[in-house]
Amino acid sequence: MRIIHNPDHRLHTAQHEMYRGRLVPCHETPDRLDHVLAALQQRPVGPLCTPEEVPDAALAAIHSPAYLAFLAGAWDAWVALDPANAAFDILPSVWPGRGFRHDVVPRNFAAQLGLYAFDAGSPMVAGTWAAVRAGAACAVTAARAVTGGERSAMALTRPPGHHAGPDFFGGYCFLNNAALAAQTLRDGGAARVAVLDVDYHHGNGTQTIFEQRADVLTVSLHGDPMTEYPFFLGHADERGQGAGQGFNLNLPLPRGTSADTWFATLDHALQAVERFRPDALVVPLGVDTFEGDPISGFHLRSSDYLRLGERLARLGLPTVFTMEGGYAVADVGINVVNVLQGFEERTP
Ligand code: OKP
Ligand code: ZN
Repeated sequence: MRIIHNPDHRLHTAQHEMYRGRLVPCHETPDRLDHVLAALQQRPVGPLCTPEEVPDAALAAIHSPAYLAFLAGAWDAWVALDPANAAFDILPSVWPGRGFRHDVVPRNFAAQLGLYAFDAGSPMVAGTWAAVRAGAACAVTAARAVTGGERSAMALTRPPGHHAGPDFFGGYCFLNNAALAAQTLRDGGAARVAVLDVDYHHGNGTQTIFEQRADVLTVSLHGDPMTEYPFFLGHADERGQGAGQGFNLNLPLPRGTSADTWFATLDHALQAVERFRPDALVVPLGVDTFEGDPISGFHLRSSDYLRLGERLARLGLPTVFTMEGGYAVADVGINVVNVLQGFEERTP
């Protein structure tokens, strides 16, 4: 398996996220990726590469031009609001709730932030745009490798991507790496692409990006949004819209779900993928389903990730993994590399 890692991920190092009325240290930290790289040194599952140059235009296949321009200019606009802002992370504090207009982009940057953000837990810093652009390049490079004949590749990057939509950020995500990989596979000749999201949290951004399309099946296995983040999408009755009707599948599970129940539900997800007869697979891989994860509520153990990799490999599809969540930092490397090793061991 080819591993494309993001050499610029550390440029996105933020201080705080807003949580229950206070600013708390970020869960999504650079050492998450360092632990995966360290685990890969112990157990190399394939060549480690850096991303190819990807033009900003490639991002426009998934994200709106106005949103991309907003992200690119965010830091300068933040500091232009007040030079003292340079010492603080960018976080929104006002949103256009129900009754407000979403079709006018205010000139005020604090207002623009609220228009494009859906939470106050996803800080941006001076290096965020450079880091997430390089992360997107990892996703596109990984998908190109698979289009070029590699059986599998992983975009090993942070911050994650699956909560980011066509024109919104949140859940630590700014550019949707899994969607960029899926689109790159489509452009490379795969007529049908399945996305199987195994992160603890519903992949709302990916669902929204593809919900009107029949050429990309989105399947997500996640904590029930009635109690779990991102709360406002991810229910079982969301089956896709218009031409995409029937091409989204959500499998919500209660907080506290055991590994046995999780794997039984994964079997349903795998069957849905097989029925779709895709030409390629994208797996947004979060290991926040781990029993020790500080912000999640499933009970997978480290050995279960070997099993997960085996199950995914059994589909026999060209596969791109993207790195998503996992916040039990010291175990993130073991758990991610277990998935990749399980996948490799099942690959003929
Ligand atoms: C991103 B990914 C915890 C609040 C939860 C958002 C979680 C985003 C998860 N104090 N904040 O899907 O792993
Ligand atoms: Zn997650």
